Amino acid sequence: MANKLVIIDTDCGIDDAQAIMMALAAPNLEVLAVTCVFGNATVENVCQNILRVLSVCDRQGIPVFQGSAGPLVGVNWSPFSDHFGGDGLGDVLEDKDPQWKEKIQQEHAVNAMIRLASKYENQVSLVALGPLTNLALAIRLDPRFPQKLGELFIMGGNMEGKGNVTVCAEFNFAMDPESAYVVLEEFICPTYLTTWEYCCRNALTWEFFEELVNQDFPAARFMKAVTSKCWAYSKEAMKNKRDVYFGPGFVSYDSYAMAACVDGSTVLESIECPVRVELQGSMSRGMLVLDRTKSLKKSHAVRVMSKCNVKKFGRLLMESLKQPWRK
Ligand SMILES: [Ca+2]
Repeated sequence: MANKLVIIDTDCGIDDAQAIMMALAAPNLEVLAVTCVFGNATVENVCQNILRVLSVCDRQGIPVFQGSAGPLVGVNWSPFSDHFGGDGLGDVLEDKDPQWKEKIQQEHAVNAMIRLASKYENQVSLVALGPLTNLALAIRLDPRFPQKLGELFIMGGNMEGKGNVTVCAEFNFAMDPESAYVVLEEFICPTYLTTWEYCCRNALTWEFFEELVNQDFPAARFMKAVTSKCWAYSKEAMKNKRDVYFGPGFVSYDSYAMAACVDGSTVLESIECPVRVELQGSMSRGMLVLDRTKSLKKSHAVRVMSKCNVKKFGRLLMESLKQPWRK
């Protein structure tokens, strides 16, 4: 199978780690770079988390770039949620690498994205798993950046106005609404959106989760450790949160966007329509709006995923934790 060249832009929390492992396990993907952004943790923590994930999978050769430390606008933003712990990986890992900075590339993440998209014009799939700050900066530095991309997958936003960080907004978009706005107004490349509700409506069972993390591989043991004390992976803690809308289930958010990149057939149905991000509103700032009646008169439409082949998705997840491979 022809190799798909991929750049992963991430705010490496636990589900990013899972999604990245899926990319590393996919035989048809070649990960050119991992670019880091603030979000689930500080960008410094995100860099360290990525190095750790690559090391668990024995894939340290993939270059890691440090990117934006905060959103485009706003000083009073809440730096990160406690969703995946203060360090983004469940606050259970102790042996920090004092030399981590030396393992991060000197080039800024945004410059690296532009350089790679220019070098491999129209061949790169960009998978964005965190706030979209690096992407928004990339188009300001190089207005042709979106044209140079092959395709763009985004985990972020919502399609039913249900929020997970505010009443109406999803975390990645709420962390930097202006960047999400810029990307969805100006990125004219083929764009696929994995919304919060899409993930929640296509949840796997908690039994599946047990089977997933109890596999006898280093990657599975890592995932078991980082989820062990995390409320987002606790059946009990979710009862008053996500379950209120969607019922119980295990949801690995970012993995749905990565699965769509790895194998388009994991997406059974999607809605093709223009979208816009709400920037105002006391409750709706950061909310994604779907314009299904074309009222906004926009020329560019995106694909908003609506139905997942959960069986196929589950198989990709299961395979992704069977790492590293002995060659
Ligand atoms: Ca993420």
